[in-house]
Amino acid sequence: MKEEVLKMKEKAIQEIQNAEDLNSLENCRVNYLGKKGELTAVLRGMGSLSAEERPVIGALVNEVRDEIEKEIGVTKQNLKKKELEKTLKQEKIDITMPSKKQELGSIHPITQIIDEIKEIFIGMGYEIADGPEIEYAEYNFDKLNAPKNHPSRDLQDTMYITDEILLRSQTSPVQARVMETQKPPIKIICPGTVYRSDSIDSTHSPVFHQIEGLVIDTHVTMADLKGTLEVFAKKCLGEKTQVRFRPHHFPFTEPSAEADVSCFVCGGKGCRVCKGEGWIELLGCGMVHPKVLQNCGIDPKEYTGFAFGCGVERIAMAKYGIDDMRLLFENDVRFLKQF
Ligand code: 2NL
Repeated sequence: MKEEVLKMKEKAIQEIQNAEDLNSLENCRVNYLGKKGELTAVLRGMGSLSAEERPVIGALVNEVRDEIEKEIGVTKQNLKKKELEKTLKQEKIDITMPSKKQELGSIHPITQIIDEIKEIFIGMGYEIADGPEIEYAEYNFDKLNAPKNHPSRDLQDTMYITDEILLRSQTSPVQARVMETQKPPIKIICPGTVYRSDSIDSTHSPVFHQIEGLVIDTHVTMADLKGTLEVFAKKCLGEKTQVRFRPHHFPFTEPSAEADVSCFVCGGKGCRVCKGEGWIELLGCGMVHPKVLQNCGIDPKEYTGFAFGCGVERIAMAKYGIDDMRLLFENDVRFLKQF
């Protein structure tokens, strides 16, 4: 019996030392020390031993169990260490590998043009003003001298929220608010998003951008307007650019004009961009109507002023030779990347 137990011990120690991972080590433990294990079986069979043999074998079995347990403990520590080393090796980070590229976006062409125009006017001493996109019809139309029957007030042209509240169709209401709250001299430009009830096509969008300018002081004349627009056109489109005025009509200015610039692509000879005209329409402008000044609390006998308004998309399309306005709103990166 003693021989058998000692042999079992040798076998167990051998198996434990050969265990390749924690799983097979646990199997060894169950096989020898578990409820149905080999060593446990010896203890169970002690009843059939003689009275002299019983304590001797009992003590031996306990001793062997201690040794097996100790061996399992040591092996377990070693295996754990090995497994940790293996994981660390597998999870090693190669800091020399090239990193994942972070794609940097770029400023949208519309924002670029707005920023550029802002810079030019800041350089001439203007301040930037902004205001609400959801506006009262009173500020969008009435204060600006648009008569009740003016076509732009039509439901078909303006996005109304209620009878009195709408999405601004121009940035002029911002200027009306500034006139009401500030004393002249006023020199501002108002860039911003505006809304019209237009269907989308290559030259129209219900959402677009406008920049309006306003100057109010004593003795402001049409010559100041022309001079200002010439500086602006030259800085924005090139030093050779010329400006011409054509008479026009707006309810908020009198006299009113449309300003054209000589084509910055062909210099005026006629090309694809100016459609053979040599001139490109840039913006609408004029001397602020005395009624508008009065509506906004400024005395037209003391002060005069000029104003202008231009569509940013129109400028972007002319400047970059874009033939379809939708490209500016689809935000396809392959298009935007070019600017
Ligand atoms: C256009 C024409 C224009 C103005 C906007 C304005 C604003 C005030 C008073 C007087 Cl508060 N005028 N703005 C003046 C003339 C023309 O815009 O065709 N824009 C795209």
